[in-house]
Amino acid sequence: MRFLHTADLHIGKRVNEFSMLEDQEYILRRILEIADREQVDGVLIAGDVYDKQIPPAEAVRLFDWFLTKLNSRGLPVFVISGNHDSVERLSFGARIMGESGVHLTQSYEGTLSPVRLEDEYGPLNLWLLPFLKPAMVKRFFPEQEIETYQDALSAVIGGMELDTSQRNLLVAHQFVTGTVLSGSEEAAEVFVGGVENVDASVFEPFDYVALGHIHRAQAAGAEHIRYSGTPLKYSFSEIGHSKSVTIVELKEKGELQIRQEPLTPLRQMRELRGRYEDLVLRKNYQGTALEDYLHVILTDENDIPDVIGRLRSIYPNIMKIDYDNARTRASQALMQETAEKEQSPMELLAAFFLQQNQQELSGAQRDCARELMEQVRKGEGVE
Ligand SMILES: [Mn+2]
Repeated sequence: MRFLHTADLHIGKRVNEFSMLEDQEYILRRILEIADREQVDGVLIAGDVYDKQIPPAEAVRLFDWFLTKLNSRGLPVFVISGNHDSVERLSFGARIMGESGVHLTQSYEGTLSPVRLEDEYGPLNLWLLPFLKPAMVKRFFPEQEIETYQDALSAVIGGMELDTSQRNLLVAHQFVTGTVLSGSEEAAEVFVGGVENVDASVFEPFDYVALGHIHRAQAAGAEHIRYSGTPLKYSFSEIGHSKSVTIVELKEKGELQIRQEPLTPLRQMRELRGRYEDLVLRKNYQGTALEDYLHVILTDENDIPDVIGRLRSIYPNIMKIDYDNARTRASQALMQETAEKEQSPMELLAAFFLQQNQQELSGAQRDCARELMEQVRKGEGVE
């Protein structure tokens, strides 16, 4: 059985104030073409369908269109919620739609049952796991200690009635330890959080795990545990990525074929670097992809008035402008120096206080702060 695996559509997302809706519709059309060409038996969407819990109307309309297109081809779709989605809203009508082959995850209520599929190699159990946090899982496992994401996932997967003599495919939206972050804002959040990690070993019993959450396509700990990545670039930190969907074929138990099919967007996201007078020279820009989403880095020494307005008359989709010159390099060096200088909590507080109040901490304030810090350090409660 052959599946197309994608994730993190983030429909309705705005990037640097630009709506991505037209780009998203374009890329969903490319995905439909790939589904047709590859003659897949189903489509897996591993969470973050929308960018927001309450998505804008036009985002809902676009996803409705996509589901309808897949359904009209007789293609079953398997959709789970990500951390950006509201599982309740996404699963509206799930039981009714499931009968038409649109399988939407529902919020976790202590048990899971798979969608049972069948091909010439026998049964294939397809499990849909909504994005899970420890707090969503805890009450169903009163005997177990569930503090971390790892605990939560282990409990939930441990509680599934898996027949490992059959083929099992899981769709999930979690952060697996050891994956390469994209550097996008979302990934940065994940990184700072740290506690969200789950070890790939919890997914061991499955023949394939279709993951969402990390925007860069990659295997996570084992070849059969994979992130498809986003179909589009959503941050300048992703300009080096190439985007794709993953095609996975499960034959006999243990026999797996995985491939990535590249996706080309309507507009690329790229950096453009140079002096203003060169960037506005017709012979330099003529015939280039002027509609691309650009991060322009100007190397001029002096600021150019209304530069974004002037450049946008040639490059309409400039998202961001920065200068790289002697001045910006000097201020960057200074910032780095400050960041590198190690400061004590008292020094940090004094600097913050000065910044907020335009006056230095008094002796009495210092004493009070010192005492509080000492209490905190000793682990005494502060009231
Ligand atoms: Mn996510």
